[in-house]
Amino acid sequence: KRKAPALEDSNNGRISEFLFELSNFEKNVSRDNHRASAYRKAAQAIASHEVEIKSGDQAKAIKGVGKKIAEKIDEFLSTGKLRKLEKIRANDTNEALNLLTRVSGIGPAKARELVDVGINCIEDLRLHEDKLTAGQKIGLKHFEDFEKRIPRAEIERVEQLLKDFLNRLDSQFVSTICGSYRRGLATSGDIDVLLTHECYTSDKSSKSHGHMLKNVVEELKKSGLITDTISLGDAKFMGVCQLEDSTPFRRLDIRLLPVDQFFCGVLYFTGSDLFNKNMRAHALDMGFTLNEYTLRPIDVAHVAEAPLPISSEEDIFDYISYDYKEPAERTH
Ligand code: DCP
Ligand code: MG
Ligand code: MN
Repeated sequence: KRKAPALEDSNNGRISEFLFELSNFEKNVSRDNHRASAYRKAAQAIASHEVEIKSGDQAKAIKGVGKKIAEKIDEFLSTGKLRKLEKIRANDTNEALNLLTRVSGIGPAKARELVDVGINCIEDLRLHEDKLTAGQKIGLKHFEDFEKRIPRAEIERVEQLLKDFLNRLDSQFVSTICGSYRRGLATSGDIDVLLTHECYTSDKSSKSHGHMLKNVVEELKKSGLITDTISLGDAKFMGVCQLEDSTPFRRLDIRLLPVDQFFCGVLYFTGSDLFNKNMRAHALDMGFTLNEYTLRPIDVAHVAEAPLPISSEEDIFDYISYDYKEPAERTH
């Protein structure tokens, strides 16, 4: 679940907040992902804008803010509220849909299905668990905990624990915690672990490593760190961990990548998503295609060639002549 960041008490903070709320409405209720992403982009741009916004006209100069959003900003700045949002909030069905989609694993369509049979709140849902998949039940069980932000210090401890644990299991494992944590944020929504092994390459002749991630997850369950599995494949684990009895349950993702794809993965999963988008666009401008696995040149017939050899994040920036940015600078 992607949530709005906590914002300071300022015009920009308040504007960004109502734009995030509109974005959630479009995503969860209207199921209009296009509009949802337009609002989210504007919200992010305004949240990170250095100068205080005092008019819609001024905001329009920001990339991602168009005429309609500028009008809403004017209405908000002059009246202190937004009629559209007041109406949305007054509608009980909207409220219910927004609430239910906050459960990890419940999307807009599932939420609608639940509201249609009269389930409107978390207590209702707990009485009708049979309507949920195994993964959604886990989301419901930990509803309160998953809404809590994870302090950096806790992830630091998980990181150390994981590194010691993997090292004991097999010293050729390499792991990096990516996401907002690697970008240096004070708190995170979940824990995004990338894992590789020095012997595991994408080469087809490389022997099968289909059990590698499953083994790691199995051992982490035994150790007590992993408490639930939402999904588990050869390359991706989604589940739950708990550092110790006194700390909340946390969403944990682990992805296993071949060593030759590790740095494209680290780059992608470090984000931010906006930074990724801009970097991918730059790569295309330079004649390359970049994704979470590989960087490939595009030839004259517009076909992607073989992946380039990469042994660091810097390599990727170098190939496409993009100024290197430290993880903490990767906001856009
Ligand atoms: N990512 C992306 N595009 C998406 C989703 C994810 O580029 N649509 C990449 C960038 C993200 C990273 O994956 O930084 C991890 O995804 P998260 O949803 O966990 O996002 P963050 O870790 O950045 O934030 P949070 O603290 O909310 O987990
Ligand atoms: Mg994350
Ligand atoms: Mn994640």
